Amino acid sequence: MIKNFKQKYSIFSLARNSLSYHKNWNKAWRSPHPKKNYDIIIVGGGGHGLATAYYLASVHKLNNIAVIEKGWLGGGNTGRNTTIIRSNYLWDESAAIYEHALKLWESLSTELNFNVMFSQRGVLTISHSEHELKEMSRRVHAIRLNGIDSEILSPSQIKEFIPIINTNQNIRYPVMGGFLQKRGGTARHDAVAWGYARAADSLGVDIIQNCEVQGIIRDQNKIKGIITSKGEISTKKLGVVVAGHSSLLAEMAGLKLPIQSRPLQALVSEPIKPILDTVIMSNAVHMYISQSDKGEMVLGAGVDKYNSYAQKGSFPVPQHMISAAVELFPVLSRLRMLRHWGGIVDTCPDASPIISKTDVDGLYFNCGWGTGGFKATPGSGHVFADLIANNEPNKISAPYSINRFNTGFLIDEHGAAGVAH
Ligand code: FAD
Ligand code: PYC
Repeated sequence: MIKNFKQKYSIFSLARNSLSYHKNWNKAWRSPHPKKNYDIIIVGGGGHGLATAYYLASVHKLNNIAVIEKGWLGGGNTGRNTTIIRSNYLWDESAAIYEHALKLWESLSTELNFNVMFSQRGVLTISHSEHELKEMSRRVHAIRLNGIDSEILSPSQIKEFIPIINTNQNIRYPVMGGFLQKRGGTARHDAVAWGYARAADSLGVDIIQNCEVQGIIRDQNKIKGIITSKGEISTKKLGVVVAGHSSLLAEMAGLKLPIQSRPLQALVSEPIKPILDTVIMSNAVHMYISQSDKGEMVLGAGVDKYNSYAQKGSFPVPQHMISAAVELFPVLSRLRMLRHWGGIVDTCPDASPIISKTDVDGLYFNCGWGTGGFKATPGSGHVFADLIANNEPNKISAPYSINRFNTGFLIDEHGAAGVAH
């Protein structure tokens, strides 16, 4: 009865709102003016920052939290990435965090009551040389020892799985095998930002867009607050999650991070009928491809090899990637590309992230996810919230302390990054 009433009500509400041009449509989140003080401020309204705020409120029951975003939600790398999700990394520390994230992805739409369109369509990484294949099989054993699904496919199994791939061995990049994580896949990136934003807002988090952090105020060795384009705000705990801009924010606090910022490019084609129901990555040629639910082919390339804060890259990078893609998938040869863009990725020397306290009391950084942080969004937010709430890392985040660059306990994931750094 109630269900019927609700259904009826929502049908009428849809009609009413469409006729009034959505004038009275409920906003998914509020747009409050910043208060003078918050217990916790998160800088960065990408997926990681919004997830952090959500878990601070939902898991740790904390309130008086703000997320400060200089542009619009998801306008950074969250809305610019190619949405590949997987947990098939080499080292135990990586397996722990990426698998933690993957498990959270598996129930995220229910948790947020928002369809993030998580699709476990599988991620296949292909090899083009004997050496790569051997390295892959070592990797698959390590991944499986961590209880994560992974399997090697032969060229004929790959052809059966992906009929449009060219497995002719006389081409420049012959397909010699590959490894598949069936539980990997994709999600709708904007929906992830929106879902976390709506859920965080409903728990009282203030989400403040178009508000740039321009300075960080310290009192000796303690955080006091921030200077923003909307005025000064005080806080004792500041979590910085700004992806491509981490070094700039660190500089505002008088810190230096071991990070390089480089452009990473991607392209999307006109929509076509379904031809590809999995994700394919080639680390050797820096080409990866999937098909969105709208039908667009989503393609990405390797990083541009220079540092830059421009959200665009150079032409030779996608040109090289497209020539490999057309050789591997001849069916794409007459496909028209619709959009092309770049994001800035912050990369650490070991291609693993930093989730850490700093030498300044109350200042925390979550950064350095490089080309691969989208997949980690729920897990990253979850453990970063834990770190901020308890002022101590948990078992999963502890290895990602910034201190590892002093102790030498690096987590070298260049081989798993999927994209050359
Ligand atoms: P962002 O979404 O960038 O959020 C940071 C926010 O901080 C931004 O919105 C920015 O505006 C804000 N900000 C910056 N400075 C300030 C300031 N001074 N004041 C206030 N706000 C500020 N990862 C994968 O796992 N799979 C992929 O397939 C994949 N593909 C990628 C493809 C491309 C082309 C790119 C660029 C990246 C890709 N990544 C991928 C990486 C992934 O996008 C990022 O690691 C991840 O999205 C980072 O999320 P975030 O929330 O930390 O950053
Ligand atoms: O991390 O899997 C990844 C990835 C693929 C493309 C860009 N990043």
